[in-house]
Amino acid sequence: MKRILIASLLAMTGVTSAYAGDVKVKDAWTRATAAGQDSAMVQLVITSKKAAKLVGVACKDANTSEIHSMVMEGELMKMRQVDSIDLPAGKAVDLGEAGYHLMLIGLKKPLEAGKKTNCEMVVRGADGKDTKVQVISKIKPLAESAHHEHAHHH
Ligand SMILES: [Cu+2]
Repeated sequence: MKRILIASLLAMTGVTSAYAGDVKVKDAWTRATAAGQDSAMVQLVITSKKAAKLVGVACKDANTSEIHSMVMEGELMKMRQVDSIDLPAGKAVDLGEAGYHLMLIGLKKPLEAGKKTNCEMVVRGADGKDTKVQVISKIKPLAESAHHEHAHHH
């Protein structure tokens, strides 16, 4: 009985790390949280050798992690959860420039400048296979990143 349960759990997740080398992540960063802040955004650049989609994220320091888009509606910056982000073959996708970020919601502890925070993304290939991709984000001081953020909205 136990054996069957384990087998079906593996089948359900359908995750393989066989193609992990095909997906590269760089420049992952977030910023230190201010007192009382319980969410944070992660930015990164992701390149997939083959056409794929970013379909999920789970971050160690957050209760919930989502993929968000960020758009200006008039004067307001609005964030929405999206199901996936397209990753064209061989193209470096800068989430920030493309108007996306990873959202950490319900932080388990404050994010401290100089430390790192870990997430795991799920990238789905055109063949429907999922690959887990580790993301280690630098935590930048608050002041440094304020400037960055504005650059994304013009
Ligand atoms: Cu968000």
